[in-house]
Amino acid sequence: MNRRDLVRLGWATVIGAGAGKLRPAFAQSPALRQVPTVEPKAAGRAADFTLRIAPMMVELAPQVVLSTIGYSNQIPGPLLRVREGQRVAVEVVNDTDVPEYVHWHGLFVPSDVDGAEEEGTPPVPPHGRRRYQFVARPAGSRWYHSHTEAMMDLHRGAYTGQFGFLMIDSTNDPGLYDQEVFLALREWEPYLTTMDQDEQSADPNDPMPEKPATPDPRPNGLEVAAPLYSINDKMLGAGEPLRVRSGQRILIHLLNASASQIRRVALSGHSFQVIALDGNIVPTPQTVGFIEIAPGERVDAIVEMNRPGVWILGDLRDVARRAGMGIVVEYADQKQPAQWLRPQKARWDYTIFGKTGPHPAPDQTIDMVFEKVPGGLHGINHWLVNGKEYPHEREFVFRQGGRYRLVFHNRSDDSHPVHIHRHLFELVELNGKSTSGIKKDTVIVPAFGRAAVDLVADQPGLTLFHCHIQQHMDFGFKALFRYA
Ligand SMILES: [Cu+2]
Repeated sequence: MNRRDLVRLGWATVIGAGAGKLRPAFAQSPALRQVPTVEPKAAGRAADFTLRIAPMMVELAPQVVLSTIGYSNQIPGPLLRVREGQRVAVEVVNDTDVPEYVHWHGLFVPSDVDGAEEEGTPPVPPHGRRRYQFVARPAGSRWYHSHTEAMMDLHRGAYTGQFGFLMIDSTNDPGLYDQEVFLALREWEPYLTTMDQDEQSADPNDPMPEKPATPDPRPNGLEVAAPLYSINDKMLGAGEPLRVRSGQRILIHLLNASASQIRRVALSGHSFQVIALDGNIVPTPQTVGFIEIAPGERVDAIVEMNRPGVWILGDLRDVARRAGMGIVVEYADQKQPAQWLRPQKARWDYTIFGKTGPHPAPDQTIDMVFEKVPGGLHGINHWLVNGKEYPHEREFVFRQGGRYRLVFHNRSDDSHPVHIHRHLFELVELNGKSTSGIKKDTVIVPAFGRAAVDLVADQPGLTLFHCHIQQHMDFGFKALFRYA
């Protein structure tokens, strides 16, 4: 399959899906060619980075050009790279008509800097600016993104191009790789449909401890789907290939910057040695044939380049690769068409990266039950945490220094990547399997599944918890933890 075929198939998928709302391709307007520079504020020290939130065009492929909102006219936004412990000042300029929030995902930062309206962070006002200042920690692959509520507006928040990598380098990185690449998975031109998004449905082999005895007879409501996919800003085959040499070790920083979709990706003929989940080194690195990654999650993996050729790194589903979800990996002096090889069937299981070992007894166990209220034919699904849509009334309270076990009961037929702000949690159990040592900020609770995590309450301040699927978060699936 050549580059042109891939692009054409991408279009065929779009037309087949009946989205029919793509804008025609056109030349970049002169205004977009020059990226205006922003001077730091006169008072105080200069900002380390400036991000300008503004409308922009993104060329996913020749003749596939979309308009979106991005950071500094780049998708992903500029790579922000800092040292652990560094004081960082990021000046954010908002050239749009609406308030925005920039969330520093996976960092230990105070509530007023975290970029969440629910925690009381002030917005970046429309046509205004705001400086975010924080100490960069903990080390690892972090990211930043819009945390604005979108509700029914599929051109706001996580549906836009407002996302970027934030790398916090550890002082003791052994650097056992020859090349480092940053790959963000994205979907574009979202629309609403009642068609089930099969990549999120239950694996029939899962134990499903939370499955009710009788299925919910109510018809499902609208969910967000999308006809176009990309890695960074390019559909499969449209951008420059990832160029490698035989014998190299490539460190891949994978980020799922999607607003809605869990993905499974593989690199044809190669395997991934997973070394970190959500930027945190795992106790037991393991070699796997594919990576499952949910919105909000990051996976760091090393690939040994030991099979010369031209290969596709892409989604396991043919339909997703045809719609753009992939990138060509090209060895030096290899020019043949890119090949796709499906990895051997296996399951993604966080617990293989953990270790065995006891956990200190928690001071308190907090059960959180997630349920769907199906919206029916023309409605949006709503989401309940312990029987209520957000907001709750002081139901979730931490005492500073306390050790908590959060037990997530997913009584819905979707998998949910649940995220906690400003803290990390340690996975202790997934569908009855125990594990230890896996530190995450986002964890997929499988459909009808159960997960338990431990957390030490050592970051005083309001703390937002939510499903990282934008529509679920906007329609009830969030909760606020307060410190007593
Ligand atoms: Cu969800």
